[in-house]
Amino acid sequence: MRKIASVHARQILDSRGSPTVEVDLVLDDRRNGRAAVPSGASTGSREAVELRDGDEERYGGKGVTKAVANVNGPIASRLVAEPVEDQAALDVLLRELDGTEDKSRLGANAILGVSLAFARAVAASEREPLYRSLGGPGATLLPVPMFNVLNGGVHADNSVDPQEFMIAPCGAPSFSEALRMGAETYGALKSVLKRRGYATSVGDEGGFAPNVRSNEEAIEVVVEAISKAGFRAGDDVVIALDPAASEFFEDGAYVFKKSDESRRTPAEMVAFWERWVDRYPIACIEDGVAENDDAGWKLITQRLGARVQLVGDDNFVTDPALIRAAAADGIANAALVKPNQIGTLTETLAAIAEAKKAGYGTVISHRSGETADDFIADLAVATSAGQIKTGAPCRGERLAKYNRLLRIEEELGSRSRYAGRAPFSRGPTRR
Ligand code: 2PG
Ligand code: MG
Repeated sequence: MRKIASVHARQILDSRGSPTVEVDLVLDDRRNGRAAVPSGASTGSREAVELRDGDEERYGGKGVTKAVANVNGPIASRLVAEPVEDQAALDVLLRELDGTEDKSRLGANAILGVSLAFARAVAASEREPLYRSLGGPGATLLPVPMFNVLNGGVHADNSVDPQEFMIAPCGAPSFSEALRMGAETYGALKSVLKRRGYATSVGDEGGFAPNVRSNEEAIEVVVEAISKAGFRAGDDVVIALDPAASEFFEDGAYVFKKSDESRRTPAEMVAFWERWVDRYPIACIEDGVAENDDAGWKLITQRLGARVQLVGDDNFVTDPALIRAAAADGIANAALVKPNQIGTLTETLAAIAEAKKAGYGTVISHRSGETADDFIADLAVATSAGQIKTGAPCRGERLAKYNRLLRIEEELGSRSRYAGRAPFSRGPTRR
């Protein structure tokens, strides 16, 4: 049994300067845990509800003082009153206290902050690092990082439609070497862009946000940067895309509004990605079609599922039931995992377990609005997820996670393993 001595939330700011919830939770042995909640821009429609104040006079309506008050009021009074068995019991209690399916009464941001702060306090109480407290002694697998080196979509004010162009150094011998390869490729990309006369300012996730002439040019500069940095594209380093297609799906058609206004039917959209997979060293596509385009999802899985990892984000929203149903339907072959999409740690772990049961890959993910909180780094190791995406090797809130993984790798020493090519071993991506 764990007794909670106090729970206190406050409003802090995230990497976009928008308010978010931070929670401090203290156990009665005085061990404490702190957690801050991230926030998405390209959100799935079935995500748990982030409670915002809606007061246009303050932070343009984005304040979270109501969510903070829900932690400091009803949640705190309930939690200090009664001991809880463990994380699962705490999360059940939080869900019951909220009473809604989508956590809209107390706010998923309020609930998740408490859920994660409790996990940290328990780890402190056990005097274990978080990844081991959550994952046990077998938690030794370091994930392949997917660095979002070129930002588009709703994460950047540029001419690029696909939201994320990521590089995954799966051929590295270790996480720290993967980080070096990612950073060197990122540096090479900067010089490629400069030479072509483009700006090297960055988007929400730290990737460059150039006004390139076409979406093709965006992927071409990334491929060029990989070889310029001295790595073999498709072997040492593979490309992962998150087009976030729900953002440009309108009335049954995919419209590249930011570049050339071109329109595609779902079948044409799938054919478009297939051509890119034929032409470029792409090993992974997330949300290549929209969350509510079930037929498109089935088609892309049939056409590309044997060759590349297909990750469900907006359509899965880290919901174990949605992942189970999709697996039964032959949709995707991997799941993105964002704790704030579902709202508790227990349900996040259940989503990961559900994906693994279906033989799906798992990618632990940040949100485009982040804080310096590095919980997801430990979560990736705790669950042997094998993959993490948390932005470019740039911007403090992104590096917080990558640097935490460096420390975990160092701490594990010779026991640490690197996930390497295994997550991308679906088919020939070598060029
Ligand atoms: C995504 C995420 C994170 P957002 O679509 O995968 O990269 O973006 O947090 O804006 O939903
Ligand atoms: Mg996504």
